[in-house]
Amino acid sequence: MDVNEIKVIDKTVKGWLKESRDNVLRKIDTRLTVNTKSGRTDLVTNIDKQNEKFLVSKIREFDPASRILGEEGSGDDVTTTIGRVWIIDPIDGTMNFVKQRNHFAIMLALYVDGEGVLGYILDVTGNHLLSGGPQIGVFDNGQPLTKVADTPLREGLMGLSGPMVLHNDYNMVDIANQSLGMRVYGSAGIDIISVLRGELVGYISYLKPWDFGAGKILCETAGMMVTTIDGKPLGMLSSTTVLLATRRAHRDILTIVGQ
Ligand code: 2AM
Ligand code: CA
Ligand code: CA
Ligand code: CA
Repeated sequence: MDVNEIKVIDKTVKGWLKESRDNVLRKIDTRLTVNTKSGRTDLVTNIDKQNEKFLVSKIREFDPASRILGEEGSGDDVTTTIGRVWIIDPIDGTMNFVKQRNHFAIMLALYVDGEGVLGYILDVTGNHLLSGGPQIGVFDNGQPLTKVADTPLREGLMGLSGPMVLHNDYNMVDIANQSLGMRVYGSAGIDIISVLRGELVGYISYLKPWDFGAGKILCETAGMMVTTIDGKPLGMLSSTTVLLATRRAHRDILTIVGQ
């Protein structure tokens, strides 16, 4: 795909996200319909479903030949990475959305033949959009992202998954102790925005493709490392524990994990 084509797609997607944000904000103070999925902490609301349907309809109209991988099931049954695949997380941080009406994100990514082309993470209430990809660079509300310093673990804050710390998975307690402090934000999107802006040196969580699809593109483009917790490449269609960090913090963490 050439750069001009990517720029046209980028402009179009930004329009969808603006509309999508307006739709969510319009309903933010309404009574939500909340259902559980795999357990009491795994939630979905009517807004998650509506927003996914909205984004699916925009993609279908704009790019009917593509396939869509959406968390709430309005997309397609995507089993291969061939061709254009759009990945949607309509509300990332649904628990935050339900309990705080704050600290949640809308995420969208475009992959072509398994390669990341464009990624978007929108902090809805903060009105912060991180966007871009390898051909155009990363933008923070439309401005080129400031280059993030290659900070080691011991000089930075580390974003972690609450349940993984509680179970001390992969020596998570040692990782937290060697950093300047851990933060548990409860939204992969909000954590990844913080890494991109240099507020966290890294983030670790067990994630699904819609949780890391956009973040992988943006962080790699910004010069950061995105791998499994064992330091291996991420598969675009599988769930895994993701380690996303500056180069130095990534190396520090793999040593603690024992890789
Ligand atoms: P979600 O809100 O889109 O489900 C913290 O919960 C982070 O982990 C959120 O980004 C959340 O995304 C993600 N997550 C992935 N799987 C989850 C699960 N089974 N239960 C709760 N959160 C999950
Ligand atoms: Ca979910
Ligand atoms: Ca998510
Ligand atoms: Ca979600």
